[in-house]
Amino acid sequence: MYKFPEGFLWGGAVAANQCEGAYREDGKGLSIQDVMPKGIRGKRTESPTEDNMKLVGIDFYHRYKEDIKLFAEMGFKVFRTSIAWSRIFPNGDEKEPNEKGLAFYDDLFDECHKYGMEPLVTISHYETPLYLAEHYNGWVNREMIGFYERYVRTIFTRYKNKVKYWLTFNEINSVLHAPFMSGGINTPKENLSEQDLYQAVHHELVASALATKIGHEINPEAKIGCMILSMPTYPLTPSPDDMIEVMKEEHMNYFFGDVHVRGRYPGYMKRYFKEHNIKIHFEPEDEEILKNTVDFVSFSYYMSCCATADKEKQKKGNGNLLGGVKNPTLKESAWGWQIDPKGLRYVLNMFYDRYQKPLFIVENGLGAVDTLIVDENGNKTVEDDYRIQYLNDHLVQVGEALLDGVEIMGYTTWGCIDLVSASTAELKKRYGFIYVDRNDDGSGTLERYRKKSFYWYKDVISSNGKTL
Ligand code: BGP
Repeated sequence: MYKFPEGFLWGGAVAANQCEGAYREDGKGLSIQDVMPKGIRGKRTESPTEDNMKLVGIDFYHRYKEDIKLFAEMGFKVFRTSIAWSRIFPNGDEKEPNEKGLAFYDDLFDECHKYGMEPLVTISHYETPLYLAEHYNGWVNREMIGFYERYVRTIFTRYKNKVKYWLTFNEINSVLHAPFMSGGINTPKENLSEQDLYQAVHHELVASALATKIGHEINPEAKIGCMILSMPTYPLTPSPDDMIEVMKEEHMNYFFGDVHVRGRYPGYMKRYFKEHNIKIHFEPEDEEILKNTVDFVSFSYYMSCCATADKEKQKKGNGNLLGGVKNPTLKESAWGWQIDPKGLRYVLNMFYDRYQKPLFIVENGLGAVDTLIVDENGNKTVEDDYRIQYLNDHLVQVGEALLDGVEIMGYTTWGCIDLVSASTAELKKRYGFIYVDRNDDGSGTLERYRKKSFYWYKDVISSNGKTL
């Protein structure tokens, strides 16, 4: 039996653009997601098109009360969502915020508190205002820091008494792989120079540190974290050359955590920049700003991958955003994401050894095709034993990491209610404990149904992990 700490923050996670819908309501501007009907692999469109599932999402904008009630029924202590930047600043560069957008999140956070649930808010989750992408080229442009600063000041001030836990950027390292989705960078990836890409990274890192500073000034009690896409890398063979590849791959991800926790650029990146002829432009204040380090480190975990020095085998796998070489010892999901519960224990230990900061697992889960059935009592449900198995196996490893002495604040499963996938923009890739009746052709009643995993998670939470 595993012992989870008292006050462990059990819950679930979503992002505004993948569930809210209402893409043009109450003054919202367009976000980059409104022109990404096919996710990261497809081309962006000029303007929103009807086949874009995110325009309606799961209609969370209108149904959040019903959904939060269901989360409360499972016993959630925390609910992670994001604020859609373009609801607050429709174009992104306005001087004054949109009051209706602010009011929506006031109501949403009040609703969470009604059930004793803490909101955990991602400030920017793959939803840069489209205008900022098209007119400024997103984070390549230093002016973004000022727009982001105005946005964070507005929301930190407004929700000072409602939100304690904040994340500055979702999976900040993913900008290296999906520059439009993650960084609002309009230059097509194939034309984007490494110089511009890493300058954009620098701007985001400065903006993140600035947000941490401002957040603490406005509310000294606030807990502000970074959020990293974690994907532990194993050597494909025991060869030292493969191990060096592992080190290089891991550096590319640790870079982001290192700056957030240590407040400065690591030596290995300086070497990388030198060897790739990249010159990061620092304004005189940047070094000081970067010293505003985070209170905790959060991350998503879905899978691990392998690295090899063998050029032939280096071809990228069809994995998560980061790709990677497949591990021949692991099974995979229907979308080719390799399933590796022990990798979660490993990554928790690695982060904790390196940073000695509290950790928060803010995404983990299985995307699967679910079949809605009618049970013996006449209720619609999904018998998702595969999801229960996946989550149980991962939580057992969280229990192991706790025994290893790792300090863990909480765990929020990804897509606690079915929502639109970030990578493929489909709804049939479902993660939820709650089934949403909506299909990729736009049909469906949007009704919600409790899956078998709903009751499983409820027991896990009420026993504080003892049922695992
Ligand atoms: C992460 C993103 C989420 C989420 C999740 C699952 O990379 O932070 O937004 O969607 O992955 O990915 P997908 O939706 O592609 O299955």
